[in-house]
Amino acid sequence: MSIVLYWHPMSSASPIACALVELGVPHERVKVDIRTGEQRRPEYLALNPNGKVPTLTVEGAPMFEALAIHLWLGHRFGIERGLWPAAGTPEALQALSWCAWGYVTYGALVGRLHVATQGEEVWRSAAQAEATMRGLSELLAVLDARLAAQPWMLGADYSLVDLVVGSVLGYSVYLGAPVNDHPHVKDWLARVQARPAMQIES
Ligand SMILES: N[C@@H](CCC(=O)N[C@@H](CS)C(=O)NCC(=O)O)C(=O)O
Repeated sequence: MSIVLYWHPMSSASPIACALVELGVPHERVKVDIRTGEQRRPEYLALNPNGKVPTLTVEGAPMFEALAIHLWLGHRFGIERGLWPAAGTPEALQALSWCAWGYVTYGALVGRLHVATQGEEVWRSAAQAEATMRGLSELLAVLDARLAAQPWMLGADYSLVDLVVGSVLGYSVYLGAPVNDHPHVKDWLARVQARPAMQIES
């Protein structure tokens, strides 16, 4: 199967690069230099009309949005490699829920924190950042309770869900989210980030 990841270092494409390595999926990586505007070239927009990375092509057919790509990789390769739960199991339902929680629920607040702390001057706001930190803290408490009861997101074993949720949390640490105030999350994130697949240049 021919799989190509269109990618830029230290971007939303980085967790996909790590997931492909974690799953051991043979693929080609094509760098799209988003600093020089390569993402707005017509040939790239034909693959991803949003002009963003990541894009993944499968036998030439494109897909975009990191969450969608993670979920596809989980189903297509994760089940057979023991890194994604089999369809029809309670864990499969939890896998979808927690990946959406990471990218959508937690991710929305991360986006708000990014704008309030690193965005254009007109959008920066200490009050917004503080309110967002409180929201993140509430979500982190929910995750901490789960990880107090089990070592990994789905239970006893590491899965792609750990990589997916851990990627969003890792970026939030960089923005100053209070992850380290939640000891089980802190310990789990360190274990996720220590995986060999997370050490690649991504
Ligand atoms: N929701 C999108 C976000 C993608 C995104 O924002 N990518 C950024 C890099 S982190 C990008 O390509 N930016 C280039 C631009 O906006 O021109 C996803 O998850 O794939």
